[in-house]
Formats: sequence, structure tokens, C-alpha cells
Amino acid sequence: MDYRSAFLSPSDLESFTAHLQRSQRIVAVPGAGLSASSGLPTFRGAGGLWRNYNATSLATPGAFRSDPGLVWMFYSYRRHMSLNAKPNPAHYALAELARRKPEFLTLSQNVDGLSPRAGHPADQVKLLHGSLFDVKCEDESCGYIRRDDFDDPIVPALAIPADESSMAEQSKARPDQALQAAMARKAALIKGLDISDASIPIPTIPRSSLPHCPKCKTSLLRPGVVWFGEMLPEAVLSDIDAYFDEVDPKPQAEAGNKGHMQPKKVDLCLVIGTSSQVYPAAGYASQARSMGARVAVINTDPSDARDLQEGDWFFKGDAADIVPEILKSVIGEPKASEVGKAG
Ligand code: BJW
Repeated sequence: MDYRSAFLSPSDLESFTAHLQRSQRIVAVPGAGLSASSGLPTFRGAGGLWRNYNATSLATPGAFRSDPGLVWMFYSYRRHMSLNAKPNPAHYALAELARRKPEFLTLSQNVDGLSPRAGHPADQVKLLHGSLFDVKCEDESCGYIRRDDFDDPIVPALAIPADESSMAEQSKARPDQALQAAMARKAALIKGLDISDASIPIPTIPRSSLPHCPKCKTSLLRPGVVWFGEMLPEAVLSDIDAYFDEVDPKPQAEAGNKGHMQPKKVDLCLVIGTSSQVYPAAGYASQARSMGARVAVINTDPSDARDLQEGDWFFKGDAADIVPEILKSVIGEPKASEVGKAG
């Protein structure tokens, strides 16, 4: 379906474009929908990662304490899928907007590493919920953390069971061609089994086979993501506070108002592919609005465009189509290498 022709009304696009071109301080709050076209499932709703598990059975410190093998298997699967996914045109478009607008800041809920891999300038994307590729000691007092660990699997016991049936099927189709068979095997291994489907049995992994902390040598390593009930990374929160608190002394000095420094106005907030249910991320659009921002929501599901107000824009459709299209007047056309989506 071509969402562009179906849902981008010319008048909305025109008014949005005019506002975007005037905007300097722009905040984006993307969620899992940004990466959906890269083939990564969202969390909630049909086809969501949590369809067979209660979210709190996987994404809390308590879940890790009670079944670290299950939780690690879930994250090993997510690391594997993310490593084999590619950034889509929306990731590239946001990265380009960051290069064109130095005061544009992305507050990403995503842990999949696709924005960094799209070349999004690191100081202009704050990873609210950490990264699948950071691992840290479960014992906070130990303090060990290792960033950018892309090993897949991180330990042999966490290899994703391969989808043997699809491997057999694909190699049967071209039995005479060794190369085809090898490629089919690789594709099946990359695919792996969908372990978020409860009908797929998950092997029980003994604690001794899970990754251990190389510093304290007693505790387990855990994924460096933010679970429910945990604080967001302190440095990330303080960078965001600093952004929202930044003052522009010039206009106030001009107005003879030196004593009362007001924070700089925010011009625009882009809420992209998120159900806006998880805080504090879900609160940033209101915060930006309270500082003068107009809000644009990009989502396939209108019911997830919460708290829309007069003067906001809602662009219904796939972020991978919509985001590059609505930013085009500032970022230009995407490069040929940036246009693919997952099949
Ligand atoms: C598309 C699309 C396409 C699909 N194109 N769109 C205030 C009020 C109430 C509660 C709280 C509060 N403040 C804090 C809390 C507690 C809690 C919370 O928010 N609970 C709520 C559930 C009510 N928050 C926390 O605990 C946070 N910590 C904290 O605040 O610390 C201080 C504190 C602690 C305790 C008490 C009080 C204060 C931490 C939150 C950590 C969230 N972690 C997770 C897991 C990360 C690791 C992992 O990835 O496994 O983060 S939960 C999960 O949800 C993940 C996501 O980042 C997050 C948001 O999900 P997202 O991205 O919105 O995905 P979906 O699936 O929900 O939505 C996808 C959307 O895309 C949908 O709208 C689709 O329609 C759309 N879509 N395809 C465009 N192609």
C-alpha cells in the first residue's frame, strides 16, 4: 500500500513543510514502529513481541532474577534479529535531519542500534532505554559495563535454534546447486525460530552457561536495557534536562529582561511509531508542547495518536515512507543505498 498517496493530504504536508523549514529546535520521540519496516516486531498489539508473554515476565529486574535463562534467550533473539536488520529510510532521514539542524535531538526508545547504524550523529540521539548491545553486571555495586558487544550469540548456549524446516524446504528446492543450498542454510540460520511464539519450546539454560561478569566473577551479566521500574540512564536524563533548560540570553537581554532567563522555545516535536504508553518517554511531547512546540504524530494506528490538539499534524502510515517524505524539503531525496525496506 502506498501510504503517501493515501494519507498525506497536500494541505497538511504544505503547512508542516512551512513549519519545518522555520524550525531549529526539533525533538523526535521514536518508538518500535520506526524499526517495523526493518523487519523488527513492535512490542504491543497484533504481531507484537510480547504476544505470548506478559511484558513484565520479561522486561523487569524481577523476571531476570527468577528466570535469567528465559530473559537472556529473549534478548539473544532480539540481538540476533537486530544485527540482521538494516536501517530503513526513516532512520536515514532522521540522521540527515540531525546533520542539517544542529539543534535537533532524538529521544529514542529503541534499543536495536539502527539509528546509530544509519549514521545518526551520536550527540543528537539519546537512547532512553539503553542498547541491546550493552551488557552489564546484574550487581549494580560491581559496576561493570561493556558497550558495543555485537557477538552473536554472546555465549554458545544462547544461540537461536535454527528453523530446520525452512532450511530443509529451501535446500530441497535447488538440491543440485551447492551455492543455493549454502545460501538457504545461511538464510534459515539468520531467520532462526521465533522464540516469542510460546508454542516454540525454549531450552532451559543452566546458570553456569549464561554470560558471567568478568570483573566480579560471581554475578551474571545482563542486557544493558532499561526495564520497568528502573531509572533511565542518568547521563541521558541530564542531557535531556540540559536541552530543555537551555536558555537563549540574547532576546531577553534585548528586551531588557536580564534577570529572568527563560528556556529556549522548542519549535517542533515528531512522535514516530510509538504507542506513547511508557513514561517518561511518553511525556516528552507534552513537555515540548509546553515549551511552544507544534506536534506531528506519525503512526500506522490513529488510536495511538494520543492527546492530539488543534494545530497538530497526524500522518497515518509506515514511518519508513512518511518520515523521509515529510522531511524532504530540508533533507533532500534519499540516496539510492538508503531506500530499501525489509521484504
Ligand atoms: C508503526 C509502524 C510503522 C507499528 N510505522 N508506526 C508515570 C505514569 C505511570 C507509570 C509511570 C510513570 N512514570 C514511570 C512509570 C512506570 C513505568 C511506566 O511507564 N509504566 C507504564 C506502562 C504505565 N516506567 C518505568 O518504569 C521507566 N522507569 C522510570 O520511570 O523510572 C523511574 C520510576 C520507576 C518506578 C516508578 C516510577 C518512576 C522505565 C521504562 C522502561 C521501558 N522499557 C521497555 C523495555 C526496554 C528493553 C527492551 O527493548 O526489551 O522499553 S518496555 C517497551 O515499551 C520498550 C519500549 O521502548 C517501550 C515503548 O514501546 P513502543 O516503542 O511505544 O512500542 P509499542 O509496541 O508499544 O508501539 C509501537 C507503535 O508503533 C504502535 O503505536 C504502532 O501502531 C506503531 N507502528 N508499525 C509507524 N511501520
